[in-house]
Amino acid sequence: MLRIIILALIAFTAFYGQGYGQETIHNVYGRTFLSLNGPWNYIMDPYQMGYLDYRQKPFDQSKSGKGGFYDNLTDVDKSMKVEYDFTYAPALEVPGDWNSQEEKLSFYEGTLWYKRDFVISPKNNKRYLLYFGAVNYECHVYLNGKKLGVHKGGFTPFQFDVSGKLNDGNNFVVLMVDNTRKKDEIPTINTDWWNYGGITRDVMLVETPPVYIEDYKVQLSKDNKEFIEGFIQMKGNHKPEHVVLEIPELGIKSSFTTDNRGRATFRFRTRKVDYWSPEHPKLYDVTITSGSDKVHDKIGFRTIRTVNKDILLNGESVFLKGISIHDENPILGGRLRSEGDMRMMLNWAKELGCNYIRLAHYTHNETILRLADEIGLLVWAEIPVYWTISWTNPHTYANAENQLAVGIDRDKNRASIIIWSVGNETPVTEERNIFMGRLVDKAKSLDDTRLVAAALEVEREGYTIKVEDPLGDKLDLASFNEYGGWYWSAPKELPKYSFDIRFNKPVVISEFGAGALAGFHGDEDTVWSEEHQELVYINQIKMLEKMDALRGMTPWILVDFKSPRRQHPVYQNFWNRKGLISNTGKKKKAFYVLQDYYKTKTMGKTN
Ligand code: GCB
Repeated sequence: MLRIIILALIAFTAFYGQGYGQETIHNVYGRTFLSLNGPWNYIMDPYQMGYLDYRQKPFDQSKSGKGGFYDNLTDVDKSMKVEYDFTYAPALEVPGDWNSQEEKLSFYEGTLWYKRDFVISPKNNKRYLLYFGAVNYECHVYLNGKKLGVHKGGFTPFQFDVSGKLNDGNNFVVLMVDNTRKKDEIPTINTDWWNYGGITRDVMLVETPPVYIEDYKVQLSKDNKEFIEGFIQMKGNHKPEHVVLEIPELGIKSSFTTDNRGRATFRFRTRKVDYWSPEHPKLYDVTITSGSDKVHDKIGFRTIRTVNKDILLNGESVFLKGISIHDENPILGGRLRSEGDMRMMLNWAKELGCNYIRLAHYTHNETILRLADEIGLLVWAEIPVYWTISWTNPHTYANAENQLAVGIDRDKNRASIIIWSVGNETPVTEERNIFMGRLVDKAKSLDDTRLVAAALEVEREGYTIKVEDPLGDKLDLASFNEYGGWYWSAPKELPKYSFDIRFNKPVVISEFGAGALAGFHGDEDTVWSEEHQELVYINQIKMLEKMDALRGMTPWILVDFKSPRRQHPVYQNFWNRKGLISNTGKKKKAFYVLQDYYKTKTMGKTN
């Protein structure tokens, strides 16, 4: 039976995996583009009136293709009966989820249409790519009334080549977005975060030469820090192209010729590099040129590996002083929209004394990763393989693998990212082990220069906390969530516990924590009080410090975040209260416990 499942999975992804594969241009912010951010008109469409006829057949699959909202009819002749008009519909800001912008949309899960006009005079000798940073969850894209395609997955970028499809002058894009939760999707129906719908990240119309630099990777060699290696990938033809890589500060100006796949790979000796680290986030200006195309980037160079129970950053043992973060602005209660929002989060992490963050539980915005590079924060990046996924459904696997691959592809040049996580708290079964094991193999095959991890679960026997999930054998870290003092045991009991971990690997605690309503005080036994949360932190640290393999942690979580699962009318009101900072920006007592610990914690030269 198991063999059949494995074979089915392999056979399936061989062809279906292609369908999910989304090629996106690397470093979109380093290109020439027209921003399509700003107000987009919207229509809330719970019955999919704009997509399905009264027999539930999609208009866009009929012969004429007419009848859907994507036709964008407006101010029609008085004899025409048309039941929508974007021009007079209200607008939502893009980027931005719909839930936090309109009271009536705060709990909305369903279909919503967006429309935006733009003007362009497309040039004959250019290519145009319509790029979306992220749209949650399923999205049908139409340009000037014609369908470009469909994308699924709420946190990863995608694009369509629209060269030859643009009008000279007025154009319009229409999106049908559906954030309905479904069992077989990634994530599945049950999560502990708000299912923010809509166009949550930037939309851009990118202009490139017909033959352009699609992708590149520039980094230190995994085995030898004296070498820089990587590739440059051209798109647009398969003839040999001359490409030049420049890193002026290192005296590098190297030329290569691409092969018949449009690819040039390289490896060359470099003069001594000033290594990137949280204390010294050195970034080098990197320029890649080919023909009339030129791309600039800022790239840091560092190495990361584990040896037994140590994590070595640039060869020195490091302790990961971290905190978990959701992609959510606590003040507005919506997805992070601007660089300012993101800086606010990272500055709080810095104030806490962090050198590391866990960007839970899905691919975050490219901008926050660029900021982590600039500010100096190591990063654990993750995909939304969360809790009980449909382990045996090949579509589900293909979708998870695609989200992993697109995330790795987008962020492979970010020095800050040291860990790819393939999931969170997935329950051990044979099917799950196969699914998760394949994701680990995939991550390693796509990027063997970073660590691969997952947030595992623990078991308890008396006062022993056991970590023995077999997936751990394939991972680089012993990482797990444990909620001693909150979901089990009283906070004062914690010092009695000890760990039994079957892996000889660095232990990085991916979560612990407790809820507290900021400003609510009581004694240590009073659940929801700041004092109770404070004691959980004090005693968790005592308990964790007993492990000689402890190399880091990301307690749950930097700030309170919204979750439909959190219903207590007094203490929660749809907020998960495990933040060290409240949704109004107030620091709770436990914040200072962790800050003090991080101030004094040392290990290796990087501290
Ligand atoms: C967990 C999950 C996290 C939840 C947290 C909680 O273990 O990984 O997503 O929000 O617990 O608050 O229960």
